[in-house]
Amino acid sequence: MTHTLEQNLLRPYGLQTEQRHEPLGVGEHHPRLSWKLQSDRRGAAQSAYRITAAQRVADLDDATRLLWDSGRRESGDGLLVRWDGPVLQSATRYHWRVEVWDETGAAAGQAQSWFETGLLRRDDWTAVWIGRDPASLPHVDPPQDREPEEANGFEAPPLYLRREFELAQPPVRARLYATAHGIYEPRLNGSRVGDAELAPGWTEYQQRLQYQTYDVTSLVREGRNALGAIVADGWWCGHVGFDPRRPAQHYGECPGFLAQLVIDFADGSQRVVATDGGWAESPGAIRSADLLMGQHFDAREHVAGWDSPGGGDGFQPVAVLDTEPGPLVAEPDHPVRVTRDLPAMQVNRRGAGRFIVDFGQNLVGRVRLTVRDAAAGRRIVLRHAEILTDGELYLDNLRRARATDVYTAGGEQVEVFEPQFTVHGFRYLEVDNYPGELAGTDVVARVLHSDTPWTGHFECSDQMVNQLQSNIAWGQRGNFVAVPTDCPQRDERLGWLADAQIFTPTASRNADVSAFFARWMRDVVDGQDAGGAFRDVAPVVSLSREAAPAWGDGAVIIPWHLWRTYGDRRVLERCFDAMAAWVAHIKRHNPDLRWRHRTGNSYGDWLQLEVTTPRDLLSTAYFARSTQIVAQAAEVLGRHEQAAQHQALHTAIRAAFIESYVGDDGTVEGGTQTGYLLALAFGLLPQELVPKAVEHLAADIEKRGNKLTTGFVGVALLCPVLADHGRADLAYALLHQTEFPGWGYSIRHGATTIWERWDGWTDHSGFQSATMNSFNHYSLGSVGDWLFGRVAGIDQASGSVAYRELLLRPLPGGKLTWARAEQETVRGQVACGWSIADGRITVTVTVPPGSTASLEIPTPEPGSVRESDAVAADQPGVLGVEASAAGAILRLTSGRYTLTAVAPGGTFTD
Ligand code: RAM
Repeated sequence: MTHTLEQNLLRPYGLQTEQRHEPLGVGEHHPRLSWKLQSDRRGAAQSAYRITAAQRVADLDDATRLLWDSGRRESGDGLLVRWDGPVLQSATRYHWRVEVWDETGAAAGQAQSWFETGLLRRDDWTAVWIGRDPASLPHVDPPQDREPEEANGFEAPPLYLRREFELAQPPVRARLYATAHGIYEPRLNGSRVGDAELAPGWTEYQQRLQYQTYDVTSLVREGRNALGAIVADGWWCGHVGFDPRRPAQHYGECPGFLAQLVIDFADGSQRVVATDGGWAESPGAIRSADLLMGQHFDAREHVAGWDSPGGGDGFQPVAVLDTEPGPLVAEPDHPVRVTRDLPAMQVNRRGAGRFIVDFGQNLVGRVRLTVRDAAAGRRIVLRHAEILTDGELYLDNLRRARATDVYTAGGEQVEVFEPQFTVHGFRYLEVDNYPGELAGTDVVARVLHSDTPWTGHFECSDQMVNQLQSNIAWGQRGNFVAVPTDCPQRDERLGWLADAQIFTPTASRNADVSAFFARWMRDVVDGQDAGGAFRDVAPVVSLSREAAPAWGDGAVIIPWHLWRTYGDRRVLERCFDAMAAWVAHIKRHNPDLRWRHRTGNSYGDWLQLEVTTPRDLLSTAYFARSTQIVAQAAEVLGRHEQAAQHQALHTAIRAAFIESYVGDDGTVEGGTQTGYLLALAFGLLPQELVPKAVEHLAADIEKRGNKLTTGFVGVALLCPVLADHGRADLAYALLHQTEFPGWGYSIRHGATTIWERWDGWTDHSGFQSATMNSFNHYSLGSVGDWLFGRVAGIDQASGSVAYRELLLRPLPGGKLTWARAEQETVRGQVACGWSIADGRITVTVTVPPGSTASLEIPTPEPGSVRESDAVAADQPGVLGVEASAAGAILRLTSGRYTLTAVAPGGTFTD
């Protein structure tokens, strides 16, 4: 292998501030700086770094003008280094550079980046809330049989807001800081500002309302300008969740807007245009908009130029709302964005002017429709569904969500409709009353979700498994919309804690969800009551009871996972007291350490099949797990006393678990797969009973013909536990199962996303009850972590943080002849893949600089491991090769390796 000097050099890349690339509007006073490393040289590692920062790029080269110089710091990591420079100013851009030294102590590469602060201090805000006076609103009882756009019983269309201002000179810099009660689209001089969707997102609004920061320098100009916004109900006062009451109960009655445009000029002067009584409002062409119900645009009402200078006919003075600016915080994670468009795969005519469009993929977003030659006033109705029955939309599972958009044509030759204040879960679209023939090119599905950077890729030789990975990824896209939700099509879309904790390990393979979950954890913690109980969902709506076992525990499990995956210590610090209070709450009400009281809605192993896992067994297992994590987290944070207390509590809960639920023969009460999985995965069995319990578990699966019975809670543990206890054969049998129930069954029936229920639709009984039947749900997709972690083989050692010590364990098996995964971790690229051909296994791995790896190559002949025909042990970067029961274990430093060995026998079952 020959490499250029450049490739061999250790180089930082992928610089981030607060877990985002070059963020505008950072709200932290001590933001954390991160970088990844790359090099083609084996054994490359960082031994030290230096960060310098300045307000101008040029000043980074001038030592006398530096704002901050960390000096050379001996460290192998580039993970979340805290800003220790001077106190940060508001609305200021800071450039920073990192230089690194390699493992020999030689100066290596450098890279630079920037971040910009938001409005860091309360008195930076001069804007006041504006909107519509709630007293002026007509109050109507929710009607039963109205047209969709009137059906929310609150006939106030979205607010159109505007204000003009004059600038005597061109700006050198302009920033818009804005937020809403509701969801908003900012407008400036006739253009949309930014690309965020559904801003400001959904948080526990009474505690924290996020503002967004936009760079609008290129939109503001010398002379007259017009700033505007459209504000719709969104989560603030629209329909949220399954609560049938009119939404005002959740947050507020009316939408409102708060914004501040800050313009800097070359002469150093500044102009601020903020929301105040000088603004004007009017209803506009959007007659109604609701996240669940849909949006109606009446093009006849559209006033061209309303958001440009000189526009604004019919606008009235706005109401200044008597509202405190509220708990404003800078948006800390990636906004929702449209990330891709899907063309129509098929358009079927179903009658005069009526068409059904198939996009070929169950997705979340909206449609853009082009309409030609429609007479003014023609109402074109768009309805959305996940499934077709007899060629028509299956709408029953949407419950109260109407998911209906209406376009009333304005009479132009060509008109384009795209609703921006609603979101639907669908694969199929019905277009009714369309003029003429609907061409496939005139309709496109726009996919939107929280734009967490995609970091993972998994692929293998079996198309069904690849489809499974695709379904998991689409489930993640569709359900990560401002918060992690469950059912994007029906009237629910809540941030359920158990779903999230079960899926976080998979989610963090596919994407960088560090900022997304750290932000949502604040909502989770905000939802905790004084007694320490969380709620089942965050933000808290619709569900007031204390959280159930495995649901509330999400608040303990997720921060721990974020620490392990991303090295985010701050999220642990911020959540720790809440985590400990949750455990204390359970203990207080269950002094005998079996969690039987205060179990809220106690969902058990939700949506399990045919069996019932005893609820107190499941609860007590989770009590043990949460307590163990609190002990570990306390240790990480240096709270040794709390660590010891929780360790002792964990030991006692474990003993109680064994006494109450474990038989001397290794049986676990109830005898369900999930019961065994919890006991095995959470380490709750006496060591000598582990093999017996594995036998009981395996026997249950086998007696059912290699079928599972697990629900949300058990499913994530199924394949990992089997594989880790010598039954990879069974794990693969379940993975490949195409009979009911299993992942393959839904795929055989055309699923393009993960279903909420194994029996969402079956040959034998058709649709499950429409009262709860989502076809786009990520919980049962939690097997994705295992695809990356074992099938391809990317994992980390148990004590490792942020992939410092990799555990690479490819697991050939089932029908597979090859599999591979790549992951962009916080340290850099990690990859692991294997293939078997001609009696040899080939394993390719990438270990990022600074990491080491223990690579297990499954081979019956550990001595047969070679790299390019040379004995592996003699190769650079290979620290050692040992024989083990699993085959050969190689200790590797960073680098890319391709190794071969004699293949394990008996792999092929097909
Ligand atoms: C349903 C959904 C959700 C789950 C709750 C208990 O509403 O399936 O994901 O967490 O039930």
